[in-house]
Formats: sequence, structure tokens, C-alpha cells
Amino acid sequence: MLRCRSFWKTFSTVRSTYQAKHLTRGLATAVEGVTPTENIRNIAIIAHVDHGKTTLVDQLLRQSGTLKRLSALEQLQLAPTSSSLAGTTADSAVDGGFITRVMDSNDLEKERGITILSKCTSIMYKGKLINIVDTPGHADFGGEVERIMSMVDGVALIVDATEGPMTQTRFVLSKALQRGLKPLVVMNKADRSTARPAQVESDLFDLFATLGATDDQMEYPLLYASAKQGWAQSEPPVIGESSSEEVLAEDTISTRMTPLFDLILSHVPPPTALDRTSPFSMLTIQIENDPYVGMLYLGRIHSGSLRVGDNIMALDADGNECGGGKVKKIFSRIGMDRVEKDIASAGEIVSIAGIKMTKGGGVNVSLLAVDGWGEEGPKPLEASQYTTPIDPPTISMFVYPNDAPFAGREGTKLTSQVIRDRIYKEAETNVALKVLPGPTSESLELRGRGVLHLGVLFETLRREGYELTIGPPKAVMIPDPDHKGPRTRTTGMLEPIESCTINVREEFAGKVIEKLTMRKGEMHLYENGDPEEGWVKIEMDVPARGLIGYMAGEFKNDVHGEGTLNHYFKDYQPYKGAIDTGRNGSLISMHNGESSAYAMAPLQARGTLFIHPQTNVYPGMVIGECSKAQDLYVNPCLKKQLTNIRAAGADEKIVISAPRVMTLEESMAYMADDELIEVTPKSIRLRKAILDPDKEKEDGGCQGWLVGVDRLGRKVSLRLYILILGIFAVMVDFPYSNPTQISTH
Ligand SMILES: Nc1nc2c(ncn2[C@@H]2O[C@H](COP(=O)(O)OP(=O)(O)OP(=O)(O)O)[C@@H](O)[C@H]2O)c(=O)[nH]1
Ligand SMILES: [Mg+2]
Repeated sequence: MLRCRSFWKTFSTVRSTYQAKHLTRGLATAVEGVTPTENIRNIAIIAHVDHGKTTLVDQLLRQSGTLKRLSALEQLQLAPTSSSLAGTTADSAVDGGFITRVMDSNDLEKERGITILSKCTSIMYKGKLINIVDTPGHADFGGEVERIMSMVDGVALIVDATEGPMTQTRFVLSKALQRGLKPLVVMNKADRSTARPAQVESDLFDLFATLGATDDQMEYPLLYASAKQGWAQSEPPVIGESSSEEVLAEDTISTRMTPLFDLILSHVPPPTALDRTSPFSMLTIQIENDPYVGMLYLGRIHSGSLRVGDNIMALDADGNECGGGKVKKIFSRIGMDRVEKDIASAGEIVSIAGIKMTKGGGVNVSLLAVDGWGEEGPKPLEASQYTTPIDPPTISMFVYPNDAPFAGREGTKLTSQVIRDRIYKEAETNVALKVLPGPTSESLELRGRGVLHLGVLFETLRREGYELTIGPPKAVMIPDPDHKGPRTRTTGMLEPIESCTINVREEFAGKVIEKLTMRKGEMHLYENGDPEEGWVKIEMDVPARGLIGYMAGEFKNDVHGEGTLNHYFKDYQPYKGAIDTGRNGSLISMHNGESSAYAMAPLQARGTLFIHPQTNVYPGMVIGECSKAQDLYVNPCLKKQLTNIRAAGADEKIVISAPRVMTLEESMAYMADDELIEVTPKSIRLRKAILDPDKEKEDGGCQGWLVGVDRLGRKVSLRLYILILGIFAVMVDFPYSNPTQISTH
């Protein structure tokens, strides 16, 4: 893992240098000055996860001449050695002499091989400026798709020619249709022998109809393509022929994507409706931090023009001034490179530097020219009008400062105040993230779209040097408006339900259905695929809390790695009752020290271990999963007593199996209700919320007093509450505080 990480670090640096060098400078002249609106196209690439969006953008960058071919020496320097890439999910770094996955530019994206943030790039084609927004396909990052919809005038919906429309295809298409955009469809991966274009085409048509597309939207144009091989065509390929790779001379660039370029120009409307004569206005969609120029506010200019040196103000959604300043720099993009501009006008997608936000300055803030608004004065652009409504977060987690015995050993940012500041800053740009006060003054409640959404945030924080403790993920419940009578935590409450589509081999279907039914899932479709291939498609509605533990790990085991489970938020339904996931208890260390192979060997019979020998442990740290449904306190630090007596035989050889090492997201999905995860730059440790239950019983600050339990199952003293109650009783002349009344009974 460490080797992979260090490889990626070096690789990223080298790659960024090459990216900057190989993005054509010729485009810089083209985007200089004001681009006429009829020469602009703004398009988003949307799809289900892994359907090939980023690979398609790579091809558009290459075939438009924006990305240059690497020299032989550069290719050699970038080519990964087989050992350095072992265990990573990303494809080869160089393909056909070009850098791949240009848009997946941040470290986490490169390591995981997925897109996490929406990003914008530009290309020039036939004298037109095409701004392309690559979006993530994973359900947890759906907020990223929603937020960029207002910047574009068209979308390219990518669908895998084998898999067909999936859950996230439905989600992103519904968002595009809601905004009234007319999608063009690219059936990608048409080179694969498993492609079934006719069936996928029919499924797509049904999906458009089900989502209530208008007549205009129903007449979507469709191209068959292979982003990997770099071609697009209007006819379905003849299987066998399509997969033949084009052989090009060293310096020739393929032009086989031409049908797609032409379709973008003809199908996506230019932003001509936007008014360039009014004063400047723009809604910020994304905020980036640049070490040289500071905060950059990205968006599509809604009206007017902007020049370097102009004074602008920032208004929040309620019209309150929340910042402003003199424009220092205006940037557009080529590949992942920024290109400076002196002037930009309505319809263009730009980042602006020089604005200082005073309070609440995040996304959805309107940047406006200071003058020229007439008597009415400047008004904020209504976010609801220009952005797509963001679906509610479904998962909630509590975050605390790290208070475990090893706190402060590995991180540099430890206090609740620095953690709080960083998380509130994140919430300004991470539109699907909600931050609320937590159960204690030092804690926060974070609400997000899924374990991966919040997991990526925690992973980012630990890389920045933060140490935190996080509580178990819970589904966000909302009150049922139709419920009459008293409410409890579950009575009168609605819980989020996820619609799941599962594709598995027939022999594993029973196991998956059984597990999801145990988790209160309801099946409403079981469809046999091609009998020769033996795959089935299952659709089930499952409470979000039931999916939390199942998605990460257990599902993969149940289907032996062959199968997919995709889900999207369906609706809120009445609480479905307690879920027994059948998780076993934990093996918990009761000693402080270094674990030893001698002590761990016999523990293997008690369950599965999570740690290696020579790992530092503390009392209350979870070191494994017990084979029974109960927690077991063990001593993993026991050392063999040395004596002076020589034994006749050799010592028995100690054999320790490889521990089960979980990633942060796997740990989040695995943890029990009374457990916490300690997240530090170097370690992810599972621990009990109460580290030492015996000590807690003895003192814990609650001796002899009434004891309450907080939302994490931790004991809290009710001393203060009793004191307040007492004072209150005296003040209101509570009957029992009157001695005469007591003596009469
Ligand atoms: N055979 C084949 N594979 C493709 C094609 N396009 C993409 N792939 C592969 O599909 C995988 C996913 O491609 P990406 O471009 O990362 O997919 P994505 O839609 O950007 O994924 P997310 O951003 O994570 O949602 C990679 O392994 C690509 O090499 C294609 O046309 N044919
Ligand atoms: Mg991608």
C-alpha cells in the first residue's frame, strides 16, 4: 500500500508536469478575448459509474489536438513498472502515447480510478469553443452532478453497450430532463464482444419515457462509440470488425470521433439567450484553492462581461453582501491547465481570483458588477432557478476530536476547533454535505450521500494531518407528517429507502436475496438474463441503514467477486423495524503495549484478527472479530517467559494468518453501534466507545449518581441536570420542597 502511494505521488508530479507541457498552447490564443456566444458550447458528460466518461473526455482532448502525444522518452518515464502498480485499480498511465484519465487529477481519484469531483475543460473544434464538464458516476457523488447542471446547455449521456442503463444513469438523466436539457446519447464500449446495442437502445427509450421526457427530449440522437479505441459512429458496429485497433503513423492523431464532435456542435445550443449587454453576474458553482492566487470562484457567466481589474460584489441567496473585491485574474481551462484571460463574457465558464468572502461565501453565491444596476440595485441570482435541487443526505455520522490513548502521536491538527473550521469550510463547497452541531460541544454531525461520500472527506482530512474520531454511520430519519401521537426515535419517523439493482450469477442470487431480506429489503423484480451466461437481475427496495454494512465487503464475498449492486435514493418510508445484521462480537484488547505473535497465535481460534504482530494496542481497541456474537476482552501483548532452563526440543513454530486489514470505508461499514473509528494520518483503528467498561463502572465521573447514556452509548453523568432541576424546583416553589406539606403525609 505504501509502495503504491509513493508511486502515485511521484507519478502525479511527473504527470502534472507533462500534462501542462502537452496541452496545446495554440488554444490559448483562441480563448483570448471575448468568444462570440454562438461559438460556445457547454456540455456535461453524465453516466453511471465506469461507463467511460473520463476515457471519452481523454479522446476528445486528444482528437481535438488539445492533448499532445508524449515523446518516447517521456512515455518510458511515465510507464509504471508492474510491481509499482500492483493493487491499484487505475488503468495504464499512458495509452497510445497519450496520458490517460487527464480529468481524474486529484490524488484520491488517481488511486481509486474513479472520478470524485466534477471538472471542466475546454477544447477548440472547427473554430468553436467547447467547454466539457466531466462528472462522477458514483451515486455518493451525485451532488457533484446536480451542482454543475446549471453551467451547461446540453448533456452527453454515456451508456455502457453491455450493461445498459443503470441506477445512476436514471438519476443523472432525470436531473438533466428536469432542467429541460436535450441529451445526446453515446452508447460506449461498443467494441466489446458482449455489447447488445439493440436491447440497450430499447431500454434507453423506455427510461426516457419513464422519466417523463418531452417529445423534444425523446428525439435524442444516438452514437455508438468506443472511448477506449477512439471512435464514434451512427451505425451499430459489426462485432469483430469494431474491435480492430486503428494503426496510425507516429505523428498522426485519429479523427474517428468526428461524428461526436459534429453532433455536439449541432445538437447542443449555444448560450445565445444570455445577455451580454447587462452588468456582469455569475453564480458560483465551485470553489478551488490555488496556492498562488488564493480562492478561485468558478461558474458560467450569466450576464455581461468581466475584465481584470473590475470591482465586483458577492451576495448570498438572501441578498446580503458576503464579500467582494477587485478581479485579479480570470481563467479558463485547457485539459487540467488554467489559461489566463483579460476579459470573459456571458456564456463562458471561468474561474475568478481576487474576491474576498467575509461570511457564508460558498457555492451558490452571486458575483455581481458593483455598478450599472439602475434604481432597483443589484439582486442575487436565484440559486433555485439556476441550480438543480440537491437530493437530501441519507447518512449521518458524528465526528469528535481524537481522545484515544494514542491521540496526538501521528497527526498535527487535533483540536475540535481546527476540525470544526475545516469541516465548515468543506461544507461551503461540498454541496451534498450538511454539517450540524453534534451531541457534545466538541462534536459535529455530518450528513452525506453515503459511506463513500463521507469516507472520501475523512480520507482527505487525514492526508492533511488531521486526527479525528468518527461514530457509526446511521440513516437520516425524518418525522412522518401524517403521524398522530407521540414520537420516539423510531415511532412516527420515516427512513430513507434505496432502490437497488443487483446483477449476479444465478447461483449466488439466493444468498443475496436472503441477506437483503434480513435487512428489511423487499424484492420486486427477478429477471433471468441470457441462460447460457447464467446471470440474473434483481431489483429490491432496501432501507439505507440495511445497505451500510452490506455494500462494503459482505456483498463481494456473497457473489464471489462477480456481481454489481447499484442503488439510488428512492423515497422516505415508515421505519421498517430493527435490523439484525448477524455481525459477530469484537475481540478487544485489555492491555496497553505491543502485540506479540506468541499471544496472537491462540487468539486466532477465537476469531479473525485485524492487526499484525508488533502493533501498538491499548485497552478498548478492537483487534479482531470474535467468532461468537459477543465481545471478548483478550490480551494480545502476552510475551513468552524466558527461563534459564534449556528445553530438549525446539519451540513450536508460531503461524499467524494474514490479518483482515480494512480500508476506512470498510471499517465505517463494519463498525458496531458502540464502536468508534480513530482516524489519523497513519492509522485507522477501531475502538470501543467506552474504552474500559470496568473503570467506567467504578468512576467515569458518575459514582453513585444517576447515569444517562448519550447517542453513542457512552455513559454521561446526570449530576448537572439534577442540580438544575433542584434549583428550578426551589424557584417555582415545587410542592415537595415545602416541608410543611411533606410533614402532613
Ligand atoms: N472496452 C472498453 N472499455 C472502456 C471504454 N471506455 C472506457 N473503458 C474502460 O472502462 C473503465 C472505466 O472508465 P472511466 O472512463 O474511468 O469511467 P467513468 O465513467 O469516468 O467512471 P467514474 O468517473 O468513476 O464514474 C476503464 O477501465 C476504461 O478503460 C470503451 O469504449 N471500451
Ligand atoms: Mg470518470
